[in-house]
Amino acid sequence: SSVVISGVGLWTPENSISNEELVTSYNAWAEHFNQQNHAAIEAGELEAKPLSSPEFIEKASGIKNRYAYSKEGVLDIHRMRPLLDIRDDEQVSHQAEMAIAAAKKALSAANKTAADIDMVIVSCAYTQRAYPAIAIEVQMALGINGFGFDMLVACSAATFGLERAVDAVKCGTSKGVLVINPELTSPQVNYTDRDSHFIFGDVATAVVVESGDTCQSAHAFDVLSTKCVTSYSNNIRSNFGYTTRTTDEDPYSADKLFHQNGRKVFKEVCPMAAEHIESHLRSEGIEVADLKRWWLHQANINMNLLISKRLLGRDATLEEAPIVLDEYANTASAGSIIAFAKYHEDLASGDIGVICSFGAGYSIGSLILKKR
Ligand code: CO8
Repeated sequence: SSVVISGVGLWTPENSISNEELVTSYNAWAEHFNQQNHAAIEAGELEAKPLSSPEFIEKASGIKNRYAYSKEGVLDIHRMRPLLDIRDDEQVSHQAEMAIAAAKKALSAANKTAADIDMVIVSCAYTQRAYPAIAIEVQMALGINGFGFDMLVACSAATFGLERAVDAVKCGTSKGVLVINPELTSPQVNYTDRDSHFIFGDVATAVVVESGDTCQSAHAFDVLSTKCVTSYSNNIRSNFGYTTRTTDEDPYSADKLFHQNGRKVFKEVCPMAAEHIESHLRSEGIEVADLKRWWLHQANINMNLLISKRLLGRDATLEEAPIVLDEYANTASAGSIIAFAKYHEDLASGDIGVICSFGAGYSIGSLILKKR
């Protein structure tokens, strides 16, 4: 029997930050820095911090806005990082809270309850602790029997997690799986780095995977095939980790946060993603022209246009390859799932679409879906 995606949930934080708000605060920080370090800059010992602009951000990335789990602190030029409340061990953790909210929406979209699920995968770019797994905390909060675990695959965490879920249902070890992506990216954003301060937003997505035999959803998709690939690259990197304290380094230094060689990533990942999608479709005997929808990773609008153009020979329309990064920015692994959540109900039975992620690792993951 087939394996289906029967429900998807999207949880969006209440707070948002526009390009204008973000740039105003970054520029005030940069000017303050330059004033404070005036003498060293004049003496050529230190480089002045350059200014950012909303026009550059929108043109270079397509991003106009991002959501923030905690806005407080990000815009404070004497802080430049989110301010989260401290929670004791008995309280629900921040990332579990986001995950639970998205999971409840996915369960309801799939017409399912906790009793229908026996495996919980929390898959994202970072987890706020190593153990107990966020997935096990979510499992307990939702009252799910079975097991849960966390996995990290940066931007491809959602698609790689979905492949694990599809395999588990296919081989009969699980009857229903929740794959949840609580992307709390803001703690790892360097808001003092002009080149990357605008890129990321916070969000949580969740997907229910089950057998076609048990599916009770009006908007389910058969998973025709999945394909994951990785290829090592240092062009997107974060060096923060549990060994950081042993080296006595500054835990806040720029290399401990998200940093990238954006132009190289753009150049290397676009052809990789295009070839990946094409070969995945070909292996299933599907033509590019047969695709009704491309739920692509949301890192940069120009990347998505380039990838679809390579395959289609023209720009994809917004209906074919919807963009959500204008509103959500890059949300690591959740981007393609947000696009799927917002743009799947209009497809007709038999329509084919592809979810595809690409990013740090490098990692690329795709699922070919057919509307039931
Ligand atoms: N304001 C004004 N000017 C700017 C700004 C700014 N904010 N930033 C850069 N500039 C300037 C540059 O200094 C440069 O000036 P010059 O030409 O004089 O050197 C000029 O504008 C052009 O800069 P770039 O060449 O850097 O600009 P690009 O057009 O290449 O755009 C992008 C930069 C948007 C970063 C683009 O290269 C891009 O999107 N690349 C793809 C990156 C990508 O997809 N990365 C994926 C990262 S996400 C991921 O893998 C998941 C990681 C895990 C999650 C992490 C969560 C924190």
